[in-house]
Amino acid sequence: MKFSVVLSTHAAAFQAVAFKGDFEANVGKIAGWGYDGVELAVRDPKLVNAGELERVLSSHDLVVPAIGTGQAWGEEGLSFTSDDEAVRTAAVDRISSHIPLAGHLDAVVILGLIRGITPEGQTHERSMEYLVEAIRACAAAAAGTGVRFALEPMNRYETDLIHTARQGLDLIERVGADNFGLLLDTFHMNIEEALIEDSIRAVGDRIFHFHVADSNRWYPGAGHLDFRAILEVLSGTGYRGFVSGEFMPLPDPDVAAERGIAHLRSVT
Ligand code: LER
Ligand code: MN
Repeated sequence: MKFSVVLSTHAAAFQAVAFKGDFEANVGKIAGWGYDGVELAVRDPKLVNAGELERVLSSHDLVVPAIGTGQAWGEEGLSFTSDDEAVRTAAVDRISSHIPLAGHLDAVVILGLIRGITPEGQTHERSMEYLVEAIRACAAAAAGTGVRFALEPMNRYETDLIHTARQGLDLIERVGADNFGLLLDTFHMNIEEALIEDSIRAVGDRIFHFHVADSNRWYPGAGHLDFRAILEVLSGTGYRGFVSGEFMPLPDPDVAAERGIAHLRSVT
C-alpha cells in the first residue's frame, strides 16, 4: 500500500492538517518517515510555484496523489451551494483553476468543504441542484485532461450535504461524469456509516482517494478503528491509490506522522 500525509503549502486554519510551516523541511521529514507521497492542501493554485514544488518533491522522491481545496471555503468562503451566484461561480472557477496543476502532478482534486453548507432560507433540494451543477461544470472543464474529482462525504457537524457513501453514490449517479468519484475518510465514516467495511465495498471502483484518521481523529493506532480490516477491504476493491493521513497534529505533528505510518505499515 502507498501512504501519504496532508501538508499545506501555506499557513492554514484547518486543524487536521498535520503539517504547516516550513514546506521543504516538512517534506524532508515526511520522506524520512517512509511516506510515499504528500497530499497538498492548496487554497489557490496561483500561490503555488509549480516548478519549485516539483523540485522539492522529486528531490525526496515523493509524489502528490491529491490536492485538497477546503481552504478556499474556510478562508475565503467560496462555496458550490451559496445563494449568491457570484460566489458559486467563483468556487467553480477556483476548482477549475486546479486542473493544470493536478494534471501535471497526476493528482486527484478533492471536493470537501468547498461544497459549502445550505444557507438560511435556501432549501436542501436547491443546494443539491447547485452542487450537481457545479460538479458537472468542473468535470466538464477537466474533460480530456485525465484529471479526476473526488467528493468527500463528511460528518453532519461540518455540512448538511452528503454525509454517507450511499448519498455520495447517488450524487455520482446524478452528476453522470466518469471523472467524478468519492474520497472516503475513516474519521467521517466512523461517525456516519453503519459499517465502514460495507461502505468501502459499496463504493468500490468509485473510490478515487482515501483519508485515514483514527476514531478520535488522532493518527491511526491512537483510537479504536481496525485499520487491518479497513485496509484489507479497501485493497479488495482493487483500489491502488494512496492511503492519506489526515489527522490532528497531536501530541505533536512529528510524533503523529511517525506513529501513524508505523501503525499502518504494521497492519498491511
Ligand atoms: C477534509 O478532508 C475533511 O475531512 C474535513 O473534515 C474538513 O473539515
Ligand atoms: Mn478528510
